[in-house]
Amino acid sequence: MNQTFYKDVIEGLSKHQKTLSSKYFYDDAGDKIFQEIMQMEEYYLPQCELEILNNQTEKIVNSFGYESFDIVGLGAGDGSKTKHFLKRITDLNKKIVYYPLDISADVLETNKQNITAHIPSIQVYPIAGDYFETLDKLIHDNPKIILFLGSTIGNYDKQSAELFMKKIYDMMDERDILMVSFDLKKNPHKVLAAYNDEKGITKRFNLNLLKRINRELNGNFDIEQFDHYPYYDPISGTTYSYIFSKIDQTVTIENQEISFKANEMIHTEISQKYSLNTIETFKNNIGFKSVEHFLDEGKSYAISLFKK
Ligand code: AVI
Repeated sequence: MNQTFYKDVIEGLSKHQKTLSSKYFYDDAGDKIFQEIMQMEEYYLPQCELEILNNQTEKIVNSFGYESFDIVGLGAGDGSKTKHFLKRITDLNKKIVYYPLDISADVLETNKQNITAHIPSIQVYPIAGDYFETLDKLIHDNPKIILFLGSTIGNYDKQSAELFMKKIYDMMDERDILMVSFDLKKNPHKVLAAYNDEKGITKRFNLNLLKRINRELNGNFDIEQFDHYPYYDPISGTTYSYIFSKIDQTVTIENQEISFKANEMIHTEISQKYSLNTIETFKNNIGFKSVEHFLDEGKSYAISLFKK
């Protein structure tokens, strides 16, 4: 049994406000459901990101200002989201070496195959492990472009997002550039729909967390007795996802009993939406020299380049 997962689950469910970390969404089943989310009509985020990367590659690369550079992909996954961008960069005759970083060595193997099938001439050096330990070990002659895409920063609260970026800042030399994607504040109905789709795919994604506890931690959650509840606060720009218990019930996880009252909430995830102003505040607080934003046509999403 994964003891860290067990400890986190028991601790989280023993709090006054019950909580489970969204980092545990992504087991094999969760990864598959997330792929379905990425294809959903309501989930606009991947299309916006792709639109910017595809239509503005030249502008972005000109802003880098280098002929030859290394691209470091944090949480690179299977590479399907970055391969077109990398191809366009090589088509502009830039010399790049790609370092995909991810926790999972398996996914990095797929990443390398995906990228080299698409761009045979590229050098790819996957590195599995913790981002910061890996970033610290990378010694470069070339400037680094550090990518943190997929709006993953949105799953941190604002304070943790700034701390995360500050840690990266501390590891950058003055030639390096940090490139982060942020989902922007927009029509609140549109945001909420992205996390509350008609077909219930996001509900399945959220409830998979309980199924995972059943599978891996010997739990006995009756999934039918729980439901998914997201809500969006357009003032703070935060989407909150919850699971709630439909009835009074007691669940056993390994040897621990956890009781739920009817309608008791378990907080599972935040997905933060940003204003350009807040992104500028990050730049100032952290100490970056400049930030430049690349937006989609609908001004729904930003890819921001931070220079030291
Ligand atoms: C991975 N992350 C950016 C997604 C998001 O939009 O917060 C995860 C997700 N949760 C529900 N739908 C998608």
